[in-house]
Amino acid sequence: MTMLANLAPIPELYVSYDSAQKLKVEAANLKSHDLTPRQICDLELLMNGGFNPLKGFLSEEDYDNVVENMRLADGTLWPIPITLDVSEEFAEGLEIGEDIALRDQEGVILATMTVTDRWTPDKSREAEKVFGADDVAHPAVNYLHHTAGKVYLGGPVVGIQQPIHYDFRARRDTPNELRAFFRKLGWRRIVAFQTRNPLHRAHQELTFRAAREAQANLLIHPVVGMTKPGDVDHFTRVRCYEAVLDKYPAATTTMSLLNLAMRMAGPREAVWHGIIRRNHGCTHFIVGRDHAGPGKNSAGEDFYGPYDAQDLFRQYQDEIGIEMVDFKQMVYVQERAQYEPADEIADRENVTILNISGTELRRRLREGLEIPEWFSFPEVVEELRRRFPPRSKQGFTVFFTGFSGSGKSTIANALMIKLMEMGDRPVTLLDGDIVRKNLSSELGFSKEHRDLNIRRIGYVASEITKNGGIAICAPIAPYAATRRAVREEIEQYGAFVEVHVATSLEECERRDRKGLYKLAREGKIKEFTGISDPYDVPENPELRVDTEGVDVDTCAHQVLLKLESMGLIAGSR
Ligand code: PPS
Repeated sequence: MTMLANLAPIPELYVSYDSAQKLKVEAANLKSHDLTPRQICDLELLMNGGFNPLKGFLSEEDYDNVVENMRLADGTLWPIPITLDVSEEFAEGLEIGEDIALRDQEGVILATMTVTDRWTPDKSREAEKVFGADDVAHPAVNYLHHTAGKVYLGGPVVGIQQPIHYDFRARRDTPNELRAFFRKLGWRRIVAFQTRNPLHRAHQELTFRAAREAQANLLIHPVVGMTKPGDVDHFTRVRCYEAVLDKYPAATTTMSLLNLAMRMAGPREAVWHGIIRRNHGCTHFIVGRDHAGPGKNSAGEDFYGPYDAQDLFRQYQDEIGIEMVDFKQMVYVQERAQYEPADEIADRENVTILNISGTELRRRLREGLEIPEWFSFPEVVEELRRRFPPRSKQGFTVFFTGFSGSGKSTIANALMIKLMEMGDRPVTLLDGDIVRKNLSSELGFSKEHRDLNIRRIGYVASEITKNGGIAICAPIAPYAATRRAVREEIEQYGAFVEVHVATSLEECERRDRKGLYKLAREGKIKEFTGISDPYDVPENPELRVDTEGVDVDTCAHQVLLKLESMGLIAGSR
C-alpha cells in the first residue's frame, strides 16, 4: 500500500547528529545573534518542517511578495512574514554571505544561517498589508513597532538542535512525529483544532461535530508558544486540556502541543494555521468564528469581520492542501440542554440561548462567582480557579504618591498594621526612605535616577503581587509616565491601587517635618520636588486622600474601605 501523501515524512532543516556536533564547534567562532522568544518559536517550526516549504528566514524578495501578495517570490502561497529582526548595530557589522550562529537565551547554538539579505523594512506597510491596519492596538503591530529590531536578515538555516523545552515534553510533537503517529494508528483523515484558550463545553461540541462531519480523527492542537497578551498562560491551559482529555474517546482523539508564536492576524493567520496543520499531517482544519482575532482596534471596532478568516481560507483551501471545516459560533440552547451552531437554530424566537463571553468568565473568576456546568467542566473550572483566585485571595499593590512630608509613610505604616491585624496575606512596606537605604542607595534625585528608583520598587512590588502578597509602596513618584509603567507591570498579576496623598505643598512646607523644605528654599538641596523639581498630580488615582485636618487613622481607614469596595479584602472588621 502506498503511503498517503499527508503522512509521508516531510523535509526538516536539521543536519545529522554527527554533522551537528561538528557544526556546533565551528559555529562557536561565528558572530551570533541571541534569538528572542518569538524567533525561537519561528526557528523551531522552520527547522522541524512546520513551516515547510520555507528553508530559512525570508529573503527581501520573498518578504516583499508575502507582504503584498501572500506569496513567496516563486509564487507559493505563504501569508505571514517569517523574518529575523535584529538591531542596526548587529546588522551593520555583517557581510552578505556571512554565516551567523543563532543562539537561544542561554547561549545554546540552535542553528546557523547564511545571511543572503539585509534590509530595513517599511514596518507601516507591513502592518497595513499583513494585519490590515497600522494600529498598535493590534498586538502584532505593537510588537512590530516596539519590540522587533529595525533591520531584517534573511537566509537559509541549517538546524543543529531543537529548542529545549522542560515542560510537557511528552505532549510536544514535530510534524514528522505526528505523521508517524498517525501512520502507526492507521489514521487517514485527521481534523485539527487550533486553540489558545481552555476547552469548555462549546469547544468540545464543536470538535465532536467537526470530526463527525469530516469523518475524521481529531487532533487537539493547542498553541503553547506565544498567544495574545493577556491570555491564560499555557501551563494552566495544558493542565485544563489534560483534565478534559478523557471526555474524548481515546481511540479517535489525540492532543499535541504546538510551539507556534501566533500573530493574531485573523484571515491571513487562518491560512497560515492551515498550512502548518497540513505540514503536521492533517487533512482537515477547523475554522470558527473570529479565528485568531486580535480584539478591538484603537477606535473600539473589530479589526476583522467575524467570518473573514473563513472566507479567505475557502478561497485558498485547494492551494493550502487541507480542507476547512467551518463553524458558526456555538451557543447553548437551554430548553434542549445542548450546544448548537447559532445559525442552525430555526426556532430561536422560542428558545433561551445562553452564552458566557471571555470577559464575563474572567469577571466571574475574579469575583469568585458561579460558573455553570452547562458552560464548562468542573475540572477545568477548578484549574482556572486555582490559577485565578478571587481578588480577595490575590496579591495586590497599594501605591502611595505625594510630596515629601505629605504623610505617605505614616498612612502606609498604619495601613500595614491594619492589614497585618487581618493576617490573611503577607504584607511588605516599600517606603521611600527604606527603599533608598536598601535598594537604591547609589541613586540621587535626577529624573533618570527617580525613574530607576520607582521601577525598582515596581519590580519588587510586582513580584510580591505575583506571589500573593500585599505590597505597600510610598515613594514620591513624581512622574505620571513612570507610575503608569509600574501600574502596567503590576496589573499583570493583581490589582494596583494608586493613592494620591493630596496634602498641598504649602501644608507640607509648613509642617517641614525633616527640615528639608527650608534647605530646599535656601538652595542647599537641589531638585527638590515641589520647590525646584516637578510633580505630576495623578489624574485618576483609585483614591485621593486629604490629610489636612484628618487624622492618620481615618486616612488609613479610607484606604481599607477602598480595598474592600474593590473586592481585595473580604468582609470588614
Ligand atoms: S522619588 O522621587 O520617588 O524617587 O523619591 P523617594 O525615593 O520617595 O525619596 C523621597 C525622600 O527623599 C528625601 N529627599 C528628597 N525628596 C525629594 N526631592 C529631593 N531632591 C530630595 N532629597 C532628599 C525626602 O525626605 C523624601 O522623603 P519622604 O518620605 O517623601 O518625605
